[in-house]
Amino acid sequence: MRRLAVLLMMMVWLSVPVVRAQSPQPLTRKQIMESADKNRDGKISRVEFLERMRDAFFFVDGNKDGFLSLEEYQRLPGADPKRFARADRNKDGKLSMDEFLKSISQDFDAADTNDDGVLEDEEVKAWIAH
Ligand SMILES: [Ca+2]
Ligand SMILES: [Ca+2]
Ligand SMILES: [Ca+2]
Repeated sequence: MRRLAVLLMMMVWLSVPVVRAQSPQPLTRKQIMESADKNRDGKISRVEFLERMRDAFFFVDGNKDGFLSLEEYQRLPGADPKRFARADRNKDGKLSMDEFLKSISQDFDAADTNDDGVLEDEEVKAWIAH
């Protein structure tokens, strides 16, 4: 249940250059919301979420071949080899953008408990609390 919190930390990590240089700090819910919520409506939409994750993909794809190797994947804070294996659907040992975003999308769905396609403050809070 901590998976989404890790993903949200990842989003903040990518959006705040200062944080990238330091060891990861515990983030407040407010910081997470402010980082991901680009249009400032107080919610994180699926589009905002996946756009952030697409940035993350390009950022860690060091050799720019359009795939994440396990080594590249592990540059993401909180990356878990088991997660990588689950996301790698065709078992070729690397993640395509499609595999990556599908896996991320499932996390979004799990966090969106009222199924309205956006993460509200309360839903983010519930996930981080786990
Ligand atoms: Ca790569
Ligand atoms: Ca694959
Ligand atoms: Ca929701």
